[in-house]
Amino acid sequence: MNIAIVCYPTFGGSGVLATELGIALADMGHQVHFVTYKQPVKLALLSHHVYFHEVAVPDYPLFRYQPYELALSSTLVNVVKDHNIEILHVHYAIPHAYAGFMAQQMLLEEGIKIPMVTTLHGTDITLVGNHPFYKPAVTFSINKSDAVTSVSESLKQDTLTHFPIKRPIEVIPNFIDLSKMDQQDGPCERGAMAEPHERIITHVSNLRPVKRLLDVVEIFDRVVAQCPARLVIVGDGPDKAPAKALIEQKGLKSKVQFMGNSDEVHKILCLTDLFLLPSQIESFGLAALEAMACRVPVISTNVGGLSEVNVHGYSGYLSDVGDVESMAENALSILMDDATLDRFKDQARAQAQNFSIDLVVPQYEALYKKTIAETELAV
Ligand code: GMT
Repeated sequence: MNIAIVCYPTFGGSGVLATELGIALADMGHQVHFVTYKQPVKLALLSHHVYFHEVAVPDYPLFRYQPYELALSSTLVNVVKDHNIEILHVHYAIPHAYAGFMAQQMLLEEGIKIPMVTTLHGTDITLVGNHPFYKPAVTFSINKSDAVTSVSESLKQDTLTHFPIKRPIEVIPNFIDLSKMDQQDGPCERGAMAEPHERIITHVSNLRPVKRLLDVVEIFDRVVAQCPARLVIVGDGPDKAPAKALIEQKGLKSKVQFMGNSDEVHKILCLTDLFLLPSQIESFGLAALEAMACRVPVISTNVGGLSEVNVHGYSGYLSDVGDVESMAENALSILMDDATLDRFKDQARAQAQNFSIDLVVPQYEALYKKTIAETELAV
């Protein structure tokens, strides 16, 4: 199949997932065309059957806001025509589903009927999409999609609760390539991050308020009082400064390392003992799945799709949002002795196997084929 994928090219989970999906589909022999404003961070263009088309939005003095949707839909029209694209797959509804629908309409004028699959990722529904500014356009573009998927059962229910959706929503969970996670250039260099007797605790996110980075610090503060440990924070975002201030105030500075945005998350996870994800909202928690794939148990909240990913008492533990006491207690119960930690590490990896790339990517492939066949029948 000739497939066009629209996504955010950044470190966010939806962009990472879309990129991994495109690479996997290309490995299966499909031609995959990424259409976005920058080469996706995890996309190596030297791989076979993968192409990148930049959406350029030239600046113009009249514009206060650059019309990205317009440029995206125009680029999509050209890519579809130039490369005989058979299906569009847009990740994150805003504004991709809307721009995709406009491209479909323009192509229809030229007699080209191209189906569109929209994948809902989370904040496009729960945080941003639900805002009255966007809601009518988000509802419209979901209803106009030829197929809609969500990354968890919880996100599907949230979508149906908050939006008048007339289309069926198929749950296709996020996935992980376990073999990629196993590829290391060498042994995990724990010594670079901690003393031999210290546990390594990691948090990876875009450090926005929804990730509750201050809770990460509060949990670590309680853990380190009873168990020698280091905290590694990967990512960048608005809560970095308040977290640094709290770390300073608690006298934890020498035990916490900020890594910024990193291309080597799996190398950091390789030497990690415990992952913290105390989010306010999380439709799935791809970061937790990545940790589990690297044999790292997860202490998380119980919101959204997290309970579909992290199994309480098995791959880690789940607590209510903001309950840092419970999260610290659970963390300590895993970290206090080697045998328990090893058991949780094995269980985390076993749970991650339920989201293996081999189980999930064929679901997207089957959905594309079905959607293309239905579109052809409708012509
Ligand atoms: O909001 C984010 O954390 C970024 C966002 C994205 O689109 O990159 O993440 C959402 O999609 C991820 C991939 O499907 C999910 O794993 C995250 O749980 C989800 N984030 C939220 O729901 C907050």
